[in-house]
Amino acid sequence: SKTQSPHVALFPSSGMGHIIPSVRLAASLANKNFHVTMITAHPLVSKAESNFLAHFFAAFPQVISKEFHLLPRDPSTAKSDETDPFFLQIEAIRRSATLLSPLLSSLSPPLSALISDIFLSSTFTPITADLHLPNYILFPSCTYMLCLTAHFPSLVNITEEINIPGLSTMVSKSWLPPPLVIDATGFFATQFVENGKNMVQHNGILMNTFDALEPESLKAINEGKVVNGFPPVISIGPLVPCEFEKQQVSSLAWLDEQPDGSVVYVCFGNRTALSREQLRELGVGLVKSECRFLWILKDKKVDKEDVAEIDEVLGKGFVESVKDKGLVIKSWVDQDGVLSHRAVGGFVSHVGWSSAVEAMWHGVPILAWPQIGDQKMCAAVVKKCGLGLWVDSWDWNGGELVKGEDIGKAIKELMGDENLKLQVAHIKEEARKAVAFGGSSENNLLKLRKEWEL
Ligand code: BUP
Repeated sequence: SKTQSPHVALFPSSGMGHIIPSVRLAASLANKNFHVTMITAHPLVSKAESNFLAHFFAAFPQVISKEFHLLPRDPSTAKSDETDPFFLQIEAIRRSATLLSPLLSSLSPPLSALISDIFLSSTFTPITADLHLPNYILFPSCTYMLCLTAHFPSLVNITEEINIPGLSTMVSKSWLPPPLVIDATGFFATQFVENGKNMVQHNGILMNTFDALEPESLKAINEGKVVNGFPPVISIGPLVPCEFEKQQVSSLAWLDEQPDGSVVYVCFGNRTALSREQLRELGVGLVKSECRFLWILKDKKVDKEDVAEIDEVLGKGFVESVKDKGLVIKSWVDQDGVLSHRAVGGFVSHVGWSSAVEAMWHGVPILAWPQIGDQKMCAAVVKKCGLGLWVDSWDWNGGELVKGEDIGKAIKELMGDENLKLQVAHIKEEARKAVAFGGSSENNLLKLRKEWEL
């Protein structure tokens, strides 16, 4: 019989670090003539999420959009300790999971696979098993973090150094997502363990990485050294930014005026706000670095609530005093546009994995300043692969203040490190090879297509 294009549904959880890779994968599958359905939980948490998705659906009318309407919380039974709005959204998806089965069965042509999120793993596998539907995870972090997630449930207690079978780099206790250490019975930790155990129930784990970047972790997990019988881990990255993400914004016009490689770009992602005290130290650091800078300022976790004026956040006079050297903005930027700009020579980043991969794609060295979650694991990878620097004594968000003086020194080092520039240029080349014709990631996607066509 004539083979039909596979139909794949994607269902990411909340946060731009989850939605963006999922959308980029959806776009790439749609461009390869797959039938694609994108399921999103409503109401969404942030403005950035709604804007991004609206632009995506406008640019890809062939992608079917399905809104998954969350059931209201029942205050009489709700007993969560969780307050983070992005995690509360995951809890809401979990509580509404019974709505998923009818939605998935109603899609036409029938689905070949569901690609969901690690945070939804244990919620969705019983549903896909019932429907006999192949179920994949798009894991939005590095393979090193995947190995930790897979190994963690088997740990009896957390030691100062954790040895993941098959890997040569020990995981320091201080690199673990803090809620795992602080509260082993809380929402985050219990979900982390449950989802980690449940990963073996999937047909495969898709990674926004490429073989040349994390060879050791990919080999160890795919040879069953980390967890016996683990599903195939399939590198399909870098998931490349799409045309529709491009913005014409004033920040880019400002960059046009700056010399080549002179600007350090500072951004900690869409859901991490530094304390005001830490933000002001960062301001001091940027001045001390003597570099030009483009700083995306975030004062609140959720963008809708981030209404304070820049002067109120950084202190009156700061912006005026740096106006010849720096631009501070308090809105979403087209990060790909910034990182691809010839004026940008370095990136001070929280090293959310998408940001790290985007920096590789454009060959921009990173000063890793992990803030929350998996970010120290990503920082370890960034440092190991030669993409950037990491001062691993700097504390998590909310911990000990990092002083302006130290920040200034680290940025100076980043912008002056010639060796780093060479290494990063090499990683960029490898990243581009991986997704080009005949590249490892491109071949992996073609193989998946064959499986899904059967
Ligand atoms: Br802020 C910001 N423009 O202004 P990560 C972010 N991004 O394009 P994490 C912009 O958001 P979260 C902005 O390019 C990346 O693709 C950025 O994902 C984009 O961070 C994404 O780096 C952020 O994986 O997500 O911490 O996982 O942003 O939700 O904190």
